[in-house]
Amino acid sequence: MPVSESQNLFAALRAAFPQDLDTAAVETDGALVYSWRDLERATAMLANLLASLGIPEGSRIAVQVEKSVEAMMLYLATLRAGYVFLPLNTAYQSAEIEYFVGNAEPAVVVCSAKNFGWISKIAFKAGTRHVFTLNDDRTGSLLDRAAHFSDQHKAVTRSADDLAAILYTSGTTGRSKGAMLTHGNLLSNARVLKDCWGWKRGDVLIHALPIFHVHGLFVALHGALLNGSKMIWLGRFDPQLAITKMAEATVFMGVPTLYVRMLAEQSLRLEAVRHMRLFISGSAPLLLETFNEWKDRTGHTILERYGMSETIMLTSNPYRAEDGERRGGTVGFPLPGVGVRVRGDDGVEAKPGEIGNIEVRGPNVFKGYWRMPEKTREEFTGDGWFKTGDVGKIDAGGYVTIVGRSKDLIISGGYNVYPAEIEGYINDMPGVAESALVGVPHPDFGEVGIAVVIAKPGAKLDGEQIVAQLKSQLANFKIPKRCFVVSELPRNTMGKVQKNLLREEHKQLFS
Ligand code: MLC
Ligand code: AMP
Repeated sequence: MPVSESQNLFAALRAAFPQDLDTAAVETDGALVYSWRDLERATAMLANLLASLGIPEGSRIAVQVEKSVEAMMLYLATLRAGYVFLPLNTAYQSAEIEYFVGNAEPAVVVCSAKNFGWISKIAFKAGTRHVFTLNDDRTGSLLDRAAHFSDQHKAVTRSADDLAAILYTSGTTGRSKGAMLTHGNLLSNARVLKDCWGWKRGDVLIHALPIFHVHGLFVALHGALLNGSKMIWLGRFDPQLAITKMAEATVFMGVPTLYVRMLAEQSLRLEAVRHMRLFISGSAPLLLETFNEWKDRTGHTILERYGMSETIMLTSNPYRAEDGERRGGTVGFPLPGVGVRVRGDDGVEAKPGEIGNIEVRGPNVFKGYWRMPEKTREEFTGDGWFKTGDVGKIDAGGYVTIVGRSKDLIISGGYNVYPAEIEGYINDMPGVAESALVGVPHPDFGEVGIAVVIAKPGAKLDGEQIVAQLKSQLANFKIPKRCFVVSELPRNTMGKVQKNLLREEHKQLFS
């Protein structure tokens, strides 16, 4: 099959590069400018390096590095060479990395030089033969090695069904599951979003999110690349800098916390956003308060959309006024080609406005969980719809609203925290009889986890010590912001902990 017929996502993104490859593709907050030719050449060199390793088709390339343009190029090179990209949050610590690497068995692991000691040990133990380093200052063995390779590379032919990436998402019970996304999933979704959000010539994206989750890696990056649009690249989110850069940009994407933080800046005024075309929010619920305040301060109506790792984007508020208003508190309409339905626990489809479980299908829905056929089966209905674990409703006009989650999950600043995982760590501590982690409202992160713990008879526990111990074991965003030691947990008649009562009791904690 010639490359033009290939469904390789990289080839499709490459085809959208502007004619003049010497124009700027990425400008960083460190004043570096990368041209489209730089992206073309560097991804070729990296793809040639990967291909030279003699690793089998379908090999996973696991990457835990700080955000950098080179890290983005490594993602593109992995697609180009036909391998499977496995991004890992930089906050993950050794037990978390050990699990992901053990489960995914990557052929290549790329990490920051500062972590090489412990990560290479984990990788070699899991059978990985190649461990490279990549730092956010353009150094590391990966780039040193790639420098010896040709800057010409023909993208490997891939079919729509071939794997492009695995994204780990934690489960409500048991271990994390690797959601397998194909070239077809990613490309079809990117094309739909390009049209829905009216990407046009001259658009410039402020890329402010991490590149190890769906939002920053796929939605933002593919959006800009598929439109041949320049990106203003922020290594880490700085609200003041983001506002300053709006004078040169047109599109911004963020989780609600980013909007809350920008609203706290005096400089966020009408003049600051005059050049902007579109503000998009997602990954967590955008409070109506934030939506309204943003409109008052900037004159812009944030477009909220909804998605997840297993499905990429599912719904979006309308971009064009003729398609309807952008309604705060809702996540808009199903994207073209995406089926969204709401059903009760009894499987009966909900009437307009009735609350139930959200189920979805479409070309964007993932292929299944990596090496977990049982779990995959459990998460799909008999007639092939994916159970999102979100609870919501669709009104008579077709707007989807998320009202809660049937999965026990906390979304904190756009990161997912699974209570079962944290409770497991707390319960393993000496003297702990039982624990419960619940999410409570937080002005900055939207929601944060707090722990409520019961000691074993005779044991003395200290909440601060529990938190300190968790800090040495888990990614920082998973750490409960408070830990209370109590004598009993509220239970229902079946003996199940009533987390809703704990949430109610502590809901004012951070107000
Ligand atoms: C940081 N901290 C958090 C946190 N981020 N706590 C809870 N939740 C979070 N999200 C804590 C750290 O543990 C630390 O605590 C302190 O805050 C400072 O850490 P930091 O790393 O300096 O924080 P900061 O840089 O300010 O990060 C905040 C943030 C970041 C909002 C910029 O969390 C972020 O980039 N969030 C975006 C996540 C994202 O991209 N989600 C998309 C998922 S895709 P201490 O105690 O150690 O000081 C998805 C699908 C979809 O959901 O629909 O898009
Ligand atoms: P993840 O598994 O990290 O991809 O997170 C996906 C989850 O984020 C979804 O199942 C939703 O619960 C939540 N989510 C994403 N976008 C929104 C949104 N706009 N509003 C509410 N929840 C959202």
